[in-house]
Amino acid sequence: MMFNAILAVLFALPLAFAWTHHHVEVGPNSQLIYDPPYISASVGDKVTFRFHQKNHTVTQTSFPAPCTPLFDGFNSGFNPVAADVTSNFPTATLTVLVDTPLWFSCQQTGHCAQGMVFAINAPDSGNTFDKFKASALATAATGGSHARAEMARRFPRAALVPKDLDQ
Ligand SMILES: *[C@@H]1O[C@H](CO)[C@@H](O)[C@H](O)[C@H]1NC(C)=O
Ligand SMILES: [Cu+2]
Repeated sequence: MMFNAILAVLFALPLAFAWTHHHVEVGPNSQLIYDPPYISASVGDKVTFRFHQKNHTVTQTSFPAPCTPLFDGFNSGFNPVAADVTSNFPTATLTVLVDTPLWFSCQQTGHCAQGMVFAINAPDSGNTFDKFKASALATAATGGSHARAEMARRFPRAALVPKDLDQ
């Protein structure tokens, strides 16, 4: 009895301090999603992203600008996976260093504007995941940073027209 109780304590102790390894699928079944779309994580936890077919990124952004990479933020870079590849998908792992909300999206052209966004520790009220996603989707209508960059590439002069003159 006593021995069992001590063993139980010994096995439980390391668990209390262990970090959690989260797993997120990127673009499963050719969908422009992260699965799950958001997670709760503690400082020290690791999050491994697994990239499926197409060519996605996991890039840290910010709540006000869901599709714009954060300077010096986490960025997996592009992970192209051919359509006929069905195993050994590439992965990228981040360690959670803060307990404040972290926001991410895919930088492939058009993906963020189609709602390919992800969050860690999004609040339940205020700046919620749903609002973050809605604002990512809204960049499709207004021309998000990515759409604007693409415009600049195709139509250099058009993109230089200041917004207030752009009627
Ligand atoms: C992945 O996407 C990026 C950005 O659109 C592009 O530059 C790169 O060539 C793509 N890679 C492949 C293998 O398609
Ligand atoms: Cu993508």
